[in-house]
Amino acid sequence: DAGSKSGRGALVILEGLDRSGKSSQCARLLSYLEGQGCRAEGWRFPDRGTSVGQMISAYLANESQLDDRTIHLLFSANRWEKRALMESKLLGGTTLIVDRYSYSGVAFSAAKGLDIQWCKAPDVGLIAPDLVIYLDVQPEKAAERGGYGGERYEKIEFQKRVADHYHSLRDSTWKVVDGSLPMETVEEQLRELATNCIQKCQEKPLTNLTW
Ligand code: Z5A
Ligand code: MG
Repeated sequence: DAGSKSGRGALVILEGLDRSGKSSQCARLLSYLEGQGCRAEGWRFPDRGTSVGQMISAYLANESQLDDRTIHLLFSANRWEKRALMESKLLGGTTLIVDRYSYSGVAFSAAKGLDIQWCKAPDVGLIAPDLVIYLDVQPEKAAERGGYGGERYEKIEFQKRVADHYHSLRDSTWKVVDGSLPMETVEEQLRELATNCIQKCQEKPLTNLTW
Protein backbone atom coordinates (compact mmCIF):
# COMPACT_ATOMS: atom_id res chain seq x y z
CA ASP A 1 0.00 0.00 0.00
CA ALA A 2 2.86 2.35 -0.84
CA GLY A 3 1.79 5.91 -0.15
CA SER A 4 -1.84 5.16 0.56
CA LYS A 5 -1.62 6.43 4.15
CA SER A 6 -1.51 10.12 4.85
CA GLY A 7 1.92 11.76 4.94
CA ARG A 8 4.10 13.46 2.40
CA GLY A 9 5.09 12.07 -0.94
CA ALA A 10 8.63 10.98 -1.78
CA LEU A 11 11.06 12.70 -4.13
CA VAL A 12 12.60 9.92 -6.20
CA ILE A 13 15.19 10.84 -8.85
CA LEU A 14 16.47 8.69 -11.70
CA GLU A 15 19.93 9.54 -12.96
CA GLY A 16 22.34 7.96 -15.41
CA LEU A 17 24.15 8.47 -18.70
CA ASP A 18 22.29 9.01 -21.94
CA ARG A 19 20.35 5.93 -23.00
CA SER A 20 20.75 4.30 -19.59
CA GLY A 21 16.99 3.73 -19.53
CA LYS A 22 15.81 6.54 -17.24
CA SER A 23 12.75 7.59 -19.22
CA SER A 24 11.65 3.99 -19.85
CA GLN A 25 12.01 3.11 -16.17
CA CYS A 26 10.31 6.30 -14.95
CA ALA A 27 7.25 5.42 -17.04
CA ARG A 28 7.20 1.82 -15.82
CA LEU A 29 7.66 2.79 -12.18
CA LEU A 30 4.96 5.42 -12.40
CA SER A 31 2.35 3.06 -13.83
CA TYR A 32 3.25 0.45 -11.22
CA LEU A 33 2.83 2.94 -8.35
CA GLU A 34 -0.45 4.23 -9.75
CA GLY A 35 -1.66 0.64 -10.01
CA GLN A 36 -0.83 0.21 -6.32
CA GLY A 37 -3.11 3.13 -5.49
CA CYS A 38 -0.19 5.47 -4.77
CA ARG A 39 -0.58 9.12 -5.71
CA ALA A 40 2.38 9.78 -8.00
CA GLU A 41 3.45 11.98 -10.91
CA GLY A 42 6.26 11.70 -13.43
CA TRP A 43 8.44 14.81 -13.88
CA ARG A 44 11.55 15.44 -15.94
CA PHE A 45 14.38 17.94 -16.19
CA PRO A 46 14.97 19.76 -18.36
CA ASP A 47 11.27 20.65 -18.34
CA ARG A 48 11.11 21.84 -21.93
CA GLY A 49 7.60 23.26 -21.46
CA THR A 50 8.63 26.56 -19.82
CA SER A 51 10.26 29.51 -21.59
CA VAL A 52 13.59 28.71 -19.90
CA GLY A 53 13.05 25.08 -21.00
CA GLN A 54 12.60 26.17 -24.60
CA MET A 55 15.97 27.97 -24.52
CA ILE A 56 17.55 24.78 -23.15
CA SER A 57 15.84 22.67 -25.79
CA ALA A 58 17.14 24.86 -28.64
CA TYR A 59 20.64 24.67 -27.17
CA LEU A 60 20.55 20.86 -26.87
CA ALA A 61 19.36 20.56 -30.48
CA ASN A 62 22.33 22.75 -31.56
CA GLU A 63 19.91 25.40 -32.79
CA SER A 64 21.49 27.99 -30.51
CA GLN A 65 24.89 28.55 -28.91
CA LEU A 66 25.31 29.56 -25.27
CA ASP A 67 28.29 30.09 -23.01
CA ASP A 68 28.89 27.03 -20.73
CA ARG A 69 28.08 28.95 -17.55
CA THR A 70 24.99 30.52 -19.06
CA ILE A 71 23.46 27.16 -20.00
CA HIS A 72 24.41 25.75 -16.61
CA LEU A 73 22.48 28.51 -14.86
CA LEU A 74 19.50 28.03 -17.19
CA PHE A 75 19.32 24.32 -16.27
CA SER A 76 19.38 25.35 -12.61
CA ALA A 77 16.76 28.08 -13.16
CA ASN A 78 14.58 25.46 -14.83
CA ARG A 79 14.61 23.49 -11.55
CA TRP A 80 14.09 26.60 -9.43
CA GLU A 81 11.01 27.60 -11.41
CA LYS A 82 9.45 24.24 -10.46
CA ARG A 83 10.52 24.24 -6.80
CA ALA A 84 7.36 25.74 -5.29
CA LEU A 85 5.10 23.34 -7.18
CA MET A 86 7.38 20.45 -6.27
CA GLU A 87 7.15 21.33 -2.58
CA SER A 88 3.38 21.65 -2.59
CA LYS A 89 2.93 18.34 -4.44
CA LEU A 90 5.21 16.50 -2.00
CA LEU A 91 3.61 18.04 1.10
CA GLY A 92 0.19 17.24 -0.34
CA GLY A 93 1.11 13.56 -0.45
CA THR A 94 2.06 13.11 -4.11
CA THR A 95 5.22 11.14 -4.85
CA LEU A 96 7.32 12.54 -7.70
CA ILE A 97 9.33 10.27 -9.97
CA VAL A 98 11.80 12.63 -11.62
CA ASP A 99 13.86 11.93 -14.74
CA ARG A 100 17.19 13.80 -14.06
CA TYR A 101 17.84 16.53 -11.46
CA SER A 102 20.73 18.56 -10.05
CA TYR A 103 23.17 15.63 -10.43
CA SER A 104 22.80 15.82 -14.22
CA GLY A 105 23.33 19.55 -13.90
CA VAL A 106 26.65 19.16 -12.09
CA ALA A 107 27.95 16.06 -13.90
CA PHE A 108 27.40 17.44 -17.41
CA SER A 109 28.76 20.93 -16.74
CA ALA A 110 31.76 19.59 -14.79
CA ALA A 111 32.49 17.26 -17.73
CA LYS A 112 32.98 20.41 -19.83
CA GLY A 113 35.64 21.54 -17.37
CA LEU A 114 33.69 23.91 -15.11
CA ASP A 115 34.63 23.93 -11.43
CA ILE A 116 32.53 21.43 -9.42
CA GLN A 117 31.87 23.78 -6.50
CA TRP A 118 30.78 26.50 -8.89
CA CYS A 119 28.44 23.99 -10.58
CA LYS A 120 26.87 22.89 -7.29
CA ALA A 121 26.25 26.36 -5.85
CA PRO A 122 23.13 27.47 -7.76
CA ASP A 123 21.23 24.29 -6.79
CA VAL A 124 21.75 24.74 -3.03
CA GLY A 125 18.28 25.17 -1.53
CA LEU A 126 16.37 23.08 -4.03
CA ILE A 127 14.49 20.18 -2.43
CA ALA A 128 16.76 17.29 -1.46
CA PRO A 129 15.76 13.93 -2.92
CA ASP A 130 14.73 11.02 -0.69
CA LEU A 131 16.21 8.54 -3.13
CA VAL A 132 18.50 8.81 -6.16
CA ILE A 133 18.51 5.73 -8.37
CA TYR A 134 21.55 5.66 -10.65
CA LEU A 135 21.16 3.41 -13.69
CA ASP A 136 24.68 2.20 -14.25
CA VAL A 137 25.50 1.41 -17.89
CA GLN A 138 28.87 1.53 -19.65
CA PRO A 139 28.97 4.40 -22.19
CA GLU A 140 29.84 1.97 -25.00
CA LYS A 141 26.83 -0.18 -24.17
CA ALA A 142 24.49 2.82 -23.92
CA ALA A 143 25.67 4.05 -27.32
CA GLU A 144 24.50 0.78 -28.92
CA ARG A 145 20.95 1.53 -27.86
CA GLY A 146 18.40 3.33 -30.06
CA GLY A 147 18.48 7.03 -30.81
CA TYR A 148 22.06 7.85 -29.78
CA GLY A 149 23.95 10.64 -31.50
CA GLY A 150 21.24 13.21 -32.18
CA GLU A 151 21.80 15.81 -29.49
CA ARG A 152 24.77 17.68 -28.10
CA TYR A 153 26.74 15.61 -25.48
CA GLU A 154 25.95 12.26 -27.10
CA LYS A 155 29.61 11.33 -27.63
CA ILE A 156 31.32 8.45 -25.85
CA GLU A 157 34.37 10.37 -24.57
CA PHE A 158 32.15 13.05 -23.09
CA GLN A 159 29.82 10.47 -21.52
CA LYS A 160 32.84 8.84 -19.83
CA ARG A 161 33.72 12.12 -18.13
CA VAL A 162 30.09 12.57 -17.11
CA ALA A 163 30.17 9.08 -15.56
CA ASP A 164 33.28 9.98 -13.51
CA HIS A 165 31.58 13.09 -12.16
CA TYR A 166 28.39 11.20 -11.33
CA HIS A 167 30.58 8.80 -9.39
CA SER A 168 32.02 11.60 -7.27
CA LEU A 169 28.52 12.89 -6.41
CA ARG A 170 27.25 9.65 -4.83
CA ASP A 171 26.01 9.97 -1.26
CA SER A 172 23.85 8.02 1.19
CA THR A 173 20.62 8.67 -0.76
CA TRP A 174 22.01 6.90 -3.85
CA LYS A 175 21.25 3.36 -4.94
CA VAL A 176 23.17 2.08 -7.93
CA VAL A 177 21.26 -0.34 -10.15
CA ASP A 178 22.86 -2.26 -13.03
CA GLY A 179 21.09 -0.67 -15.98
CA SER A 180 22.52 -3.19 -18.46
CA LEU A 181 20.26 -5.92 -17.07
CA PRO A 182 17.01 -6.71 -18.93
CA MET A 183 14.38 -4.00 -18.57
CA GLU A 184 12.07 -6.19 -16.47
CA THR A 185 14.87 -6.99 -14.00
CA VAL A 186 15.73 -3.32 -13.59
CA GLU A 187 12.04 -2.51 -13.23
CA GLU A 188 11.65 -5.08 -10.43
CA GLN A 189 14.54 -3.55 -8.47
CA LEU A 190 13.17 -0.04 -8.88
CA ARG A 191 9.75 -1.07 -7.60
CA GLU A 192 11.26 -2.34 -4.40
CA LEU A 193 13.55 0.65 -3.86
CA ALA A 194 10.77 3.16 -4.51
CA THR A 195 8.18 1.36 -2.37
CA ASN A 196 10.57 1.22 0.60
CA CYS A 197 11.45 4.86 0.18
CA ILE A 198 7.83 6.01 -0.06
CA GLN A 199 6.94 4.17 3.15
CA LYS A 200 9.98 5.43 5.06
CA CYS A 201 9.76 9.11 4.25
CA GLN A 202 6.04 9.69 4.95
CA GLU A 203 6.75 11.22 8.36
CA LYS A 204 10.13 12.76 7.55
CA PRO A 205 10.30 16.52 6.96
CA LEU A 206 11.44 17.77 3.58
CA THR A 207 15.00 19.06 3.53
CA ASN A 208 16.99 21.24 1.17
CA LEU A 209 19.83 20.16 -1.06
CA THR A 210 23.19 21.08 0.52
CA TRP A 211 25.54 18.66 -1.36
N1 Z5A B 1 21.37 18.02 -18.90
C1 Z5A B 1 22.32 18.93 -18.46
O1 Z5A B 1 23.34 19.12 -19.10
N2 Z5A B 1 22.11 19.61 -17.30
C2 Z5A B 1 20.98 19.44 -16.55
O2 Z5A B 1 20.81 20.09 -15.50
C3 Z5A B 1 20.01 18.48 -17.01
C4 Z5A B 1 20.23 17.80 -18.19
C5 Z5A B 1 18.74 18.27 -16.22
C6 Z5A B 1 18.91 16.10 -22.30
O3 Z5A B 1 18.36 15.28 -21.31
C7 Z5A B 1 20.33 16.47 -21.98
O4 Z5A B 1 20.38 17.49 -20.97
C8 Z5A B 1 21.14 15.34 -21.39
C9 Z5A B 1 21.71 15.87 -20.09
C10 Z5A B 1 21.55 17.33 -20.19
N3 Z5A B 1 22.28 15.05 -22.20
N4 Z5A B 1 22.30 14.73 -23.33
N5 Z5A B 1 22.32 14.49 -24.44
P1 Z5A B 1 17.15 14.32 -21.61
O5 Z5A B 1 16.75 13.70 -20.33
O6 Z5A B 1 16.11 15.08 -22.37
O7 Z5A B 1 17.78 13.17 -22.54
P2 Z5A B 1 16.88 12.12 -23.35
O8 Z5A B 1 17.41 12.21 -24.71
O9 Z5A B 1 15.44 12.22 -23.12
O10 Z5A B 1 17.05 10.74 -22.69
P3 Z5A B 1 18.31 9.94 -22.38
O11 Z5A B 1 18.69 10.36 -21.04
O12 Z5A B 1 19.33 10.10 -23.40
O13 Z5A B 1 17.88 8.43 -22.40
P4 Z5A B 1 17.20 7.57 -21.19
O14 Z5A B 1 15.95 8.24 -20.79
O15 Z5A B 1 18.16 7.28 -20.13
O16 Z5A B 1 16.91 6.19 -21.87
P5 Z5A B 1 15.53 5.65 -22.54
O17 Z5A B 1 15.01 6.64 -23.48
O18 Z5A B 1 14.65 5.09 -21.51
O19 Z5A B 1 16.14 4.40 -23.33
C11 Z5A B 1 17.03 4.57 -24.42
C12 Z5A B 1 16.96 3.35 -25.34
O20 Z5A B 1 17.47 2.20 -24.67
C13 Z5A B 1 15.54 2.99 -25.79
O21 Z5A B 1 15.60 2.51 -27.10
C14 Z5A B 1 15.17 1.87 -24.81
O22 Z5A B 1 14.21 1.01 -25.36
C15 Z5A B 1 16.50 1.19 -24.61
N6 Z5A B 1 16.63 0.54 -23.29
C16 Z5A B 1 16.26 1.06 -22.09
N7 Z5A B 1 16.53 0.22 -21.08
C17 Z5A B 1 17.08 -0.89 -21.65
C18 Z5A B 1 17.57 -2.13 -21.11
N8 Z5A B 1 17.55 -2.40 -19.78
N9 Z5A B 1 18.08 -3.02 -21.98
C19 Z5A B 1 18.10 -2.76 -23.31
N10 Z5A B 1 17.65 -1.62 -23.88
C20 Z5A B 1 17.14 -0.69 -23.06
MG1 MG C 1 15.30 10.19 -21.34
